[in-house]
Amino acid sequence: VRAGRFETERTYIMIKPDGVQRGHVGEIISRFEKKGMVLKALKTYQCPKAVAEEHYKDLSSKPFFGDLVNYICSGPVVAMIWEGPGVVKSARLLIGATNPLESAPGTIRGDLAVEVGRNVIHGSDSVESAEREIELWFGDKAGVVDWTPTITPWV
Ligand code: RTP
Repeated sequence: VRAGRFETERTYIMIKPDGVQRGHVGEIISRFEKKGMVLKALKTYQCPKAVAEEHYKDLSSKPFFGDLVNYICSGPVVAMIWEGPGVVKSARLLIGATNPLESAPGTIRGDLAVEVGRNVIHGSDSVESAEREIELWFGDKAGVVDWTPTITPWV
């Protein structure tokens, strides 16, 4: 059922420091645009340790937690909010499995990564996680624009 154009939701997407430094920002954004998702916010950001620890707090008991936090803080990330129908699940499908050796070719991780500890991109795993992460990374609302594309619906 379409509400206006369609039912919509938001997700938090982050290009991790390896994705930024390897020059994949443009390609990754392009894949989300081509799919039909709408960009609602974007910033480069040098993540403080406390934000990375809060973002990954569910993994705090894992042996790789310290390395993960250091990795996320090792250089700038590109933080984004994308909106669209079913965007949380759809973005996870575009991104591919957590371990790039298991991500299908055609997915971002399947095409661009080989190591689970350097897997290029993050995407929220549920609508609830997305809202929590958007509040964490864009809580000050800086750069967040509520807009609707002025395109004609296809049918
Ligand atoms: P993300 O949150 O980054 O989108 O990743 P995910 O949901 O696909 O995977 P999750 O299990 O939440 O893991 C978060 C991130 O931790 C790193 N990781 N390293 N064995 C390891 O060394 C290991 N396992 C996970 C990855 O960067 C993963 O994306």
